[in-house]
Amino acid sequence: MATHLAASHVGSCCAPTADRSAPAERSPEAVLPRGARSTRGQVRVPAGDFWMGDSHGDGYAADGERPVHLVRLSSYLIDSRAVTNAQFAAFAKATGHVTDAERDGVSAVFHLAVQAAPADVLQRAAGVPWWLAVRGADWRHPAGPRSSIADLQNHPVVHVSWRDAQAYCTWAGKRLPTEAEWEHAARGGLDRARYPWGDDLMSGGRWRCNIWQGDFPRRNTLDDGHLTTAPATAFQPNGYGLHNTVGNVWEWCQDAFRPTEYAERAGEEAVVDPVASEPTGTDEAQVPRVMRGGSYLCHDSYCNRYRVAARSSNTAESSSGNIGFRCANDA
Ligand SMILES: [Ca+2]
Ligand SMILES: [Ca+2]
Ligand SMILES: [Cu+2]
Repeated sequence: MATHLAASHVGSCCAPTADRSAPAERSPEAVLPRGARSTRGQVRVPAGDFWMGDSHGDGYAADGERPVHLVRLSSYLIDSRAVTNAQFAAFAKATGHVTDAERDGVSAVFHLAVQAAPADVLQRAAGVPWWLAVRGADWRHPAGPRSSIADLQNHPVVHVSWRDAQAYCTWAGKRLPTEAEWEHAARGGLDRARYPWGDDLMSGGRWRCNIWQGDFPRRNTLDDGHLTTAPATAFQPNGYGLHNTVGNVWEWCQDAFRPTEYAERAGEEAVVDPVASEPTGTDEAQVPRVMRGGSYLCHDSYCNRYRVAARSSNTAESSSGNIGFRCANDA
């Protein structure tokens, strides 16, 4: 059990990076036949231009949310909600897919959520001590071996790596959204807004998303009703019909992550259907992949990455109790 966890981003509640000891022997694309194209549960996002990035100066410079730049996207389809435990269970049953967390036998669980024998709590993550490496934590046991998904069928699946998400997409006849597609869809047609519903975090004293309230990381007042995941369709959808783009769980995107990505796009013209170039010479398991949207752990005092422009990343083999995904498709 040599998995080591470390902070993925400085000053981050986001999610720890796993350094997995298990060899990356798996090639999902080689094993899984591609499923017939499916658009079930997807909404169409119209072609158009949008301003991508942080127009408010709220972000961390190191994340590369700026410069704001004009992006032109073709029409595409995207899931209205994150992939749920019920959906992932159907995939696992049909394919026998074993996730990175299951193979390694360890994944990261938020300390207040752990349901495991003390002997199964292996270590605290370096720099982010609220993340615990828990033996037996995986998508079927999101809080550890003493937990289950029996009552979480409509919650987003978690403890899935980018590689697991790719395998699911292959089977489902879908694909991951590009980072630009994710942000455009999450904006729901609003121009340069901070959140999918506008610029103000709350409206009428009500929470619009599942993040952290209280004293991070020790005391959560549960003002929004959820310590960890909420059902994938909790909270009102945005203008395109997408639920929980910000908050709830981080969502994997297709792109490799580079903080300089936007700076390199800067220019006079709109950037058309951008996707980051694939790095060369890096073990595929170690390639940093974009995650968007923030999770139930994000909090204004510590990590405000629940904004629609916020960017984060983790390596393709990493998993934790607050990372999931939704799928997209060409129109
Ligand atoms: Ca919450
Ligand atoms: Ca989300
Ligand atoms: Cu965060």
